[in-house]
Amino acid sequence: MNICILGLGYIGLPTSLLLANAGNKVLGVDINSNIVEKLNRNELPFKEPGLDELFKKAKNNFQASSSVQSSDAYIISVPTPLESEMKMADLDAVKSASSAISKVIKEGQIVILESTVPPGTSEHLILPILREKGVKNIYYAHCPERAIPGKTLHEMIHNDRIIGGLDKESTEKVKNLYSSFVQGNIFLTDTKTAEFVKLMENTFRDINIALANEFSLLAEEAHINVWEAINLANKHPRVNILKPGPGVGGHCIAIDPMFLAEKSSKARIVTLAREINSGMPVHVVKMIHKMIKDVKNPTITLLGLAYKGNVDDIRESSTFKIKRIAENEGISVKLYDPLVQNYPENSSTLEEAIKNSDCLVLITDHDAFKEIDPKKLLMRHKNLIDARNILDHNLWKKNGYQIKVLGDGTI
Ligand code: SAJ
Repeated sequence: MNICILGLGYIGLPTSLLLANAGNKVLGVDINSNIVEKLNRNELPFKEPGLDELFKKAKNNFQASSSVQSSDAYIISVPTPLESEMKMADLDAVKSASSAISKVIKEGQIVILESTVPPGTSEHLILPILREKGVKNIYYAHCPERAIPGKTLHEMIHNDRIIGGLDKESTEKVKNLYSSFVQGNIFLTDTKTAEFVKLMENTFRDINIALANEFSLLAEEAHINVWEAINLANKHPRVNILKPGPGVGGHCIAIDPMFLAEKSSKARIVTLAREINSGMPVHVVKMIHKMIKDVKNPTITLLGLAYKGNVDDIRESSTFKIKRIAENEGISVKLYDPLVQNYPENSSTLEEAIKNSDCLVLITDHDAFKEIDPKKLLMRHKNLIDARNILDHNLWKKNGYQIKVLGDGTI
């Protein structure tokens, strides 16, 4: 098949390469000319395990371009961010991708939406745009992505998928296309249910992280170590409490629940969970204040810009919120993330980031941070806040550090 994929980001590019390796001719389209040029120079725009290898293998079947061409199938995988003022889905990219397809689409071609959207978007917004130029017989399905950054390729191949088709023929055609690389089960439904399912998945995770975060705040008050308590509670066969942390980042979980809430007054736990998770950076700054209350003109170092461990993705990362709140309160902030490149304020070495620093604050659970040797650090004051509970606290204590761990009310 000739397939045109619109949006070559964290989902679109791996999907393109998997389809190309499955024998399809894939044209990847992006409005960002840097990405297109990079790919056509055989360079990848971001890192993801296994992607490099797949890219090399896909070469003859994959090409990047700035414009959409008429194809047997089109896949839309563009961002759907949250419009910050109104807290509603910003569907501009989906609209312009649909409009670009409408100009080249012919009878009998297939359109698939992978981007996350509020329920009803396919029916009320996308399909009317696709049909704008008069085409009647098109096949359409929503096939929401489910892969987790850091394990994208593995999950794209092995996870079960949901395909929500406009009609039976659409669903079957899209199932055949995805079967070329998906080894998990494929379940079929209608478009609106598929849109809702995707939002439920991410909301489920957001609410469960919020519960873990609330437990951490309660444990601090009750002088209990939440990490030990969660470990013990999870020995119950039907309990699986997630990990507390400095907040929820990333392009999905921090955003998608609001797509459920935007048109309804019934979304109560959904919005409360968002509130709890968004409040965690404020809590981290309170911990910082307690730690450095006697220091004049304090400087702190935030370890980690990425929104979670072992990825280089900084979207919606709690680090930025913590930095902003701390700076507004007169604290100088330095940043260090060994995985993130091309972010101007990122220090190039840990040594540079801790110069004159009064407190280290571990935000991102990168494995690389576990290797830091406290003996070698030259801090102005030896203070450490571990917001992920990943460091060897005894070792840091032995080296003279005062330590606070998020959720540990015993220290
Ligand atoms: N986090 C915690 N505690 C936890 C787990 C995560 O604080 O116990 C934090 C992370 O540090 C991060 C945020 O939550 O800041 C989100 O990370 P994540 O690993 O839970 O999820 P994402 O955003 O990387 O990917 C999610 C996945 N969705 C679900 O697990 C339901 C992935 O499968 C989706 O494809 C992706 O969202 C998406 O694109 O929707």
